[in-house]
Amino acid sequence: MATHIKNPMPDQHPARPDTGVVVEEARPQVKQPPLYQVVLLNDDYTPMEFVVMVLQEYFKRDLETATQIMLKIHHDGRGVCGVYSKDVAATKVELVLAAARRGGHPLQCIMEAA
Ligand code: TYC
Repeated sequence: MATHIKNPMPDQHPARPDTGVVVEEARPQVKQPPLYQVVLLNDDYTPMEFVVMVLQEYFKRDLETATQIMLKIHHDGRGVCGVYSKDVAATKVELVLAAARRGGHPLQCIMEAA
């Protein structure tokens, strides 16, 4: 009976003859989105209390951490407030600058690739 004849190429579908072409699964082309650090710069006029408030309000730091970061900026000239996606970092810079200008302070806030 024909059903007893062994298929010599069991992996080959009868409707898809072997072309010799090997198809490999593409590796997923995914990358982590780039991160940006938001940096505050020192100046001689912005009150320390205002900088601590900014770090608490916009960067969700507790009072002790905010004070440490503020003092670091005061001594070193700059300090990282937090690391975020591009959009979030840009929004924080805008909000901090708007708050500083409303308060009449020259505080500078920038973002840079982390
Ligand atoms: N240097 C300021 C002062 O002595 C305090 C200050 C800290 C200002 C951090 C800006 O990003 C800053 N009043």
